[in-house]
Amino acid sequence: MPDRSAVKGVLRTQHIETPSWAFGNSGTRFKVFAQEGIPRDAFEKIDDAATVHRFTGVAPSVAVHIPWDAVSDYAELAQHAKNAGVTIGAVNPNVFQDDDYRLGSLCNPDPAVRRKAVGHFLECIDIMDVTGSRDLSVWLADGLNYPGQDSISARQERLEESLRVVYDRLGEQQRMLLEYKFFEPAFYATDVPDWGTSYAHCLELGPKAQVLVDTGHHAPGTNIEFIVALLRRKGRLGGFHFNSRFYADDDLMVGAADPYQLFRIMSEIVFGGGLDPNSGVAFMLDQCHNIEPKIPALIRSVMNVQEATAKALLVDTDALRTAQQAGDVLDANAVLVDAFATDVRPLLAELREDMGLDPDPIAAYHRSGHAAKIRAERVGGAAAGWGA
Ligand code: PSV
Ligand code: MN
Ligand code: MN
Repeated sequence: MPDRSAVKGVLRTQHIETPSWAFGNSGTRFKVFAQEGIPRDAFEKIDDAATVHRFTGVAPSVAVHIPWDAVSDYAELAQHAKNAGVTIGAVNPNVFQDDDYRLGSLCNPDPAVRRKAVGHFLECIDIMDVTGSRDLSVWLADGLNYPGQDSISARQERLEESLRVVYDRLGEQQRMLLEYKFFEPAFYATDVPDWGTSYAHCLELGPKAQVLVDTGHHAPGTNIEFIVALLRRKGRLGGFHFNSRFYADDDLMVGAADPYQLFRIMSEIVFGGGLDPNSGVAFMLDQCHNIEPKIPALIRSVMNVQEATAKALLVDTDALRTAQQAGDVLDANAVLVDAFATDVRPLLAELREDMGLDPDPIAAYHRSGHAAKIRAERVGGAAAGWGA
């Protein structure tokens, strides 16, 4: 059985990045429900990310989305983050909310639009230089609504050319994480719909291009842990956007819909050495909290990832290997199920106490009075960027 203190040691080093956009008001195309105490700008979003880190101890960075988090001075934003106890993580360019992008961004048939989109990516790399961010998270809304609307292969060629320009601008320590999504907003064909397309582009580009797996971006029944194991083996798993889905890109709290799936994903990460801080696997949340309060939802989400990770670390790999080699299907499966069925909450409470934190971060947050404080201080919070 894995050693308890070794498991705690690994859990201490796992970092889970929060997304700035999860702190803003969000909703569906039907309604954005405004909440009180919502951050009014990028600085206050960073403050909220720092609050999540203060209560969990394992969320020391926050991803930004440009231009949702645009500021006049990124050095100031980075310094603000540092003062608050966090760093700025992945930079997410936005090439999906401008009229020019009606027919796509990097794949658009119009070279002028492609140049504009590439220019935005390059600006984002300039921002990374200033903030010290390692990862450029690339998600494209590019695609087709109707067969025949454009040439699928010409669009792949444009994509390849555009990504090449962006890739070549990356610094030594910087990476491009290429996210895929099987549908939406395009309904017939998406230009980066799956891990295979992303992987093919990453291989073409070079080692600094890695695949980003957003858990919400798969068709029902997709075996995500298989994709994770494969990409990890090939050294191309750049990281995750964690969230939960019931139907489509629901962006619900990670681990809420299917904690067993999250455990299976984290098990493949553990088996593949992906928890090693040098593995390059980034654990990021990408969620929208439409009806629940943002900060407690993010604290809960961080805890859900930790719980799945703790269970994955508790898998008795010796017993698993023995059962696998003996061809004992039931025993092998039971080893995994036993780890999943373990209540890891006492272990995590102990870990938090070791780290000088409250063992129950949600209760501690509620007791802290922080929610009332931001409700009183902040009036007119910003929308997350979606459907506002
Ligand atoms: C798209 O659905 C996505 O998952 C991409 O990561 C975007 O950058 C993010 O959502 C924005 O919310
Ligand atoms: Mn995502
Ligand atoms: Mn998404």
